[in-house]
Amino acid sequence: MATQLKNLSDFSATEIPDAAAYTFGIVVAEWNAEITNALYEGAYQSLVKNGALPENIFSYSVPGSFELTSGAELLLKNKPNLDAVICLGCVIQGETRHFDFICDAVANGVSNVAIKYSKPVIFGVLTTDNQQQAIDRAGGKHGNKGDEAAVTAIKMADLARTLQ
Ligand code: DLZ
Repeated sequence: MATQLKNLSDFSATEIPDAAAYTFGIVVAEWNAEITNALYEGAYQSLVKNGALPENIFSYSVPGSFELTSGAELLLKNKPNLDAVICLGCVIQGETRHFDFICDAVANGVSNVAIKYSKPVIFGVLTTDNQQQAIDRAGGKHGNKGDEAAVTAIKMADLARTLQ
């Protein structure tokens, strides 16, 4: 259970709660599939390592990161028992302005879905200048941001349950 902070000194990086009681959705984009598959592996393994039951993890793919918003929306609409949804994608800067439009749309979209359903919807989207930066963050030298997204989902699911 999340702890209410009463004094400044109460704050410290919190432990990861046990995820056994929570149900998760994962939406993963197919664009840059080598990267997003690694993010997905990282997120899934992290949920299970922290106690989530495989039968309580519902994973779906969508074509690109732009579709993560509607994927998360469809999941929360059709599976109201989910405690949190993790959105995973990778947008790599190209020669056109596609990058900016997709990044803006998915960041705003994910926030809006979270607010609409009053549920944690986690932004696990890499927005990088090049492929190497993405590799570095999908199990490379900067860790796996899918793993971090899963830990965020567990902490937020726990907070939501505590405040119910
Ligand atoms: C079209 C497009 C481009 C150019 N780049 C990416 C990308 O780097 N990462 C990603 O996840 N998706 C990309 N897409 C696809 C869009 O997200 C979306 O699927 C299409 O615009 C259709 O709505």
